[in-house]
Amino acid sequence: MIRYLSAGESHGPQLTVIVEGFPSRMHISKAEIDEQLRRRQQGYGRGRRMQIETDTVEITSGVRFGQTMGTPITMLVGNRDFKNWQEKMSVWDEAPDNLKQVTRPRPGHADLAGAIKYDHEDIRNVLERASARNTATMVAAGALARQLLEQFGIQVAGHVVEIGGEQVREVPHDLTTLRQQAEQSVVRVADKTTEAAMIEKIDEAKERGDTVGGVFEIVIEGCPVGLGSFAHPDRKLDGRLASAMMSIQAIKGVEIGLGFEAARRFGSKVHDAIEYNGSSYVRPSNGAGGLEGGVTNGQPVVLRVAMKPISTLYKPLHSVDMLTKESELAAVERSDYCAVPAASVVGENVAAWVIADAFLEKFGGDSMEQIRDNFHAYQERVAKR
Ligand code: EPS
Repeated sequence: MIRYLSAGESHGPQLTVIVEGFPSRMHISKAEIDEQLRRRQQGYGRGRRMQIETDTVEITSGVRFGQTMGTPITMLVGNRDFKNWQEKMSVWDEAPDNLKQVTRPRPGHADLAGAIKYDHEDIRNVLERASARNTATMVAAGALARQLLEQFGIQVAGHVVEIGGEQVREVPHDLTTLRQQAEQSVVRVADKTTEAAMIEKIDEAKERGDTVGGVFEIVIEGCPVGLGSFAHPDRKLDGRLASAMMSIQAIKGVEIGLGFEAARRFGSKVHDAIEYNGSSYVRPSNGAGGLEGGVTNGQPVVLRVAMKPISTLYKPLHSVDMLTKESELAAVERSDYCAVPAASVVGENVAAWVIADAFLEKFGGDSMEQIRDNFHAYQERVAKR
């Protein structure tokens, strides 16, 4: 239904996103896209690069007088750091004589497999695109999706629930409060009592020349019943959400609802009973995380996503120089110590993209008016069930 293509190296001139399939006559707020990009840049544990960049989008196609035209939307995000990399990342000139190639792959990064796969001597040709800098394009695309969803009352929130083994104890159930509290925290945690311990873990990682990972949770409220489908594996919304989350840099696991905990309990302690309140079906619990059979059931969609520690270590692990085959320490690139808070913002926007895709699949029309008609007609049918 909707698709996007992104391009750009971490230290190249810019990142580019082309989004295709959005309806016409949708009001677009550049300020809201920029706000998502700004949020992604925050978080305790980031490295010095974020002091160089101030990400904003320039929209160069698909939007006229603040409204979509139904044509491909191009968004550009510049890399301010490019001015320091012009020679090393030049598109046309010869490689400078003093170019230092990266030849010692970092364990955990795409370096080794990427260099072998693409026959590169200089690992920079791999790491520039494998870099989490590209998550800015995921956020830009997702921020458009989010604006579409908000017009239909669908809200997305994300918050950090664990860093380096330090877990939140209690978080608010109300989405607005959850959001506000996470927004106020430098580690995007909605439980103030665990913030200090998480910060301490990040400080410890920094002192040791190490890195630390964690877990974030995404909650999507207001999804109508029936997004996704049980009818064919590739239409299952849980699979599509998990696939999109696993495609974010450094993500190693995704749980939906109770997730792995469901495997430890009896069925009666996992599934959510069905009740009727006189006008609609209600569920006293949400172990399913809003998805049954790959279809939204009207409950909040809840995902938990695990991020590994970033693979660039200032105190590097052993590696091998790919030119000499000698045992060496892995290369050190400037990097972050912990990017879990930033990843939670990426996760929100990536989830918004997947939900918007499923939403347009169900209610799709070429213009916003057509989508609204389809959505309201469906709501009337649902009310009769
Ligand atoms: C990254 C390394 C660091 C991070 C970068 C991801 O970049 P640099 O090497 O320029 O210091 O800051 O993240 C971003 C640039 C960003 O926008 O999130 C990596 O190797 O993945």
